[in-house]
Amino acid sequence: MTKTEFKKGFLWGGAVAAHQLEGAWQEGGKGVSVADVMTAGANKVPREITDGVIPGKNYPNHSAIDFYHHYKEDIKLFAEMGFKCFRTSIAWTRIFPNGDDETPNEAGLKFYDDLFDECLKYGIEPVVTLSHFEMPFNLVKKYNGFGNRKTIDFFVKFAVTCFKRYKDKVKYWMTFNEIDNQSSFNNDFLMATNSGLLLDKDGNKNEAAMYQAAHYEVVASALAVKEGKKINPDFMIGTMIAFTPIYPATSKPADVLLAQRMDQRRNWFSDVQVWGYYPSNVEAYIERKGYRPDITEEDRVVLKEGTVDYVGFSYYQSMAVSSDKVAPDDLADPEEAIVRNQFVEASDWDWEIDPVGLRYALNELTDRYHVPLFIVENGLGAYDKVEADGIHDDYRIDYLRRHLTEAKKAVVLDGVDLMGYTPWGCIDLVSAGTGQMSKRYGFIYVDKDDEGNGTLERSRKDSFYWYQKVIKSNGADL
Ligand code: BGP
Repeated sequence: MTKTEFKKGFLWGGAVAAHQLEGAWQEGGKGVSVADVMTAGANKVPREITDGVIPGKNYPNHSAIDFYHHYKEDIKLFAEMGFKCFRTSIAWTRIFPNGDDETPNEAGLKFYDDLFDECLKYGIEPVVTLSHFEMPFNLVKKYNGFGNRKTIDFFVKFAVTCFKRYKDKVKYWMTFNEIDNQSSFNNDFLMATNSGLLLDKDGNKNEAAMYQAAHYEVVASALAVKEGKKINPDFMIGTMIAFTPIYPATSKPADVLLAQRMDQRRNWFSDVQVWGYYPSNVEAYIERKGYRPDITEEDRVVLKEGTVDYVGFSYYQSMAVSSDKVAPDDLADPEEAIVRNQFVEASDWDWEIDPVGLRYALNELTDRYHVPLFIVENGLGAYDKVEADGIHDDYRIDYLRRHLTEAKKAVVLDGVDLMGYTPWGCIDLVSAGTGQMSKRYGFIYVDKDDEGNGTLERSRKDSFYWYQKVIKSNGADL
């Protein structure tokens, strides 16, 4: 029988992260997270990471879209669209406000009990990311985040607490959001959000520090997987990476080699998490550079024992690299080789739009890992205009339709095992990269601007009805 559509039980839904929509940053005993000390930036202006919360600064995550108090209304709208699942994160600081607390915070645990119950009421499966850019700021300050082996224990304790509490409500988990993003080790934002390393601390300003922190993170992830399976063997626990296909700018052999080298430098995190060991190219690279990360034999055993069940990934864009910028063996920072790809368009934020790259990604990840895949983020950040008769976001529909068309080809023509699709920011929320509200992804509009003004009223965009139809037809009607 020829397959014509997505599989039965396909997890259609949407994705968010606690810090980008919940607000209520000090309610219910919540502690300060690294996201809570990030100011609003702007297009191409990075967010500032302040040393604690400074009164008078604009910290958009503090109130966000106040999902903490609006979640019933919002989940009702997701149910109206036909969601089968809803991906969110558990804010680490609601459960362990300081990260190193003895006991968890009951009010925080209760909030997610209520939230998951509300989802399940409508038959919506919660899909949960444990750590989505929300490390307790106390762990960052006191322990240098994942720069310290102790943070492994803090994370595992948090994970186990969540697994035990929600074992009958949540089946799908991911340990760290976009764990591979820290390969951009000169980027303040990505280092702080991924591993809690602040680049203004001298010891953190280098690639060696990134490899060390990333190692502790993959160990923490593996330990969490191991413990999770003991708590509920039916759990599906995945990794989550920001997968970006790397294209050579031309067919010049040096460009092709550079693209491959760059892929190795960016995408090894999931190799370790799926295979249970480091790829030889990473071992060789670390050796050649003279880095001496603390990797014990015991760690290597843990990595083998705690491999993930699936690969969740975000897909927004592809990248082209040119050896005119840097020779393959001289590549110091993966960011430095990137050039503009003349064959694709770009968004208002200069993110290259490449639907075919999604089919490529699905095939590449399948060939590399032979595990089910889950597209847990995809979408177009755009400025929306509210008109008298609604929000006509045909550009968003067009983006999603083109990507889903390619995903469908990967499933139907190429045999990729795809579990589900949760477009990013299914309801408008604070952009992670810019801290702005005006970079919107949602099917549901939220009345709030970059200065924090607005009624918070929710309204359905045209894409809401389009996605409802897509889900209803299980992707047959795009
Ligand atoms: C991913 C993150 C999300 C998210 C998304 C869009 O990297 O996992 O948290 O926000 O990108 O990015 P931005 O919000 O910067 O547009």
